[in-house]
Amino acid sequence: MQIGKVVLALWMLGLLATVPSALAQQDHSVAIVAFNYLPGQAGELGQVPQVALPVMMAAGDGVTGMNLDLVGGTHTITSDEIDSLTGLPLFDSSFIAFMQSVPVAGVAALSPGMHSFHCTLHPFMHGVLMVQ
Ligand SMILES: [Cu+2]
Repeated sequence: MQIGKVVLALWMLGLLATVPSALAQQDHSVAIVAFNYLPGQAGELGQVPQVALPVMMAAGDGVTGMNLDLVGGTHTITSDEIDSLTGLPLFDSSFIAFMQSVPVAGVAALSPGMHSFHCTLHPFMHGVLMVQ
């Protein structure tokens, strides 16, 4: 299948995270390693790009945080934006302990655009969800 080959080729180049996906309802993963958020795709542990890139996703997609941080301990994926009605972050993983995978609640409801996030335990940690 031609599209499969193209996707595979992009993946091998480590560029997949920079290409907007045409597929809806995907689950994206964000590995956390050494206080960094590393976007990838679910089931592709160990193949995530080794640079922090925006998580490119479609509206309705999910995000799962995977804590692989032997050094940093527990982390969160927490929206910088606060819901004006609830006073809570737009999305939040809550605590992700070392070697845990946690779906980030609220992500599927995000509107298109850039949505930045941080770790509540380490405010210097930053990442971005780019919703198409
Ligand atoms: Cu953290």
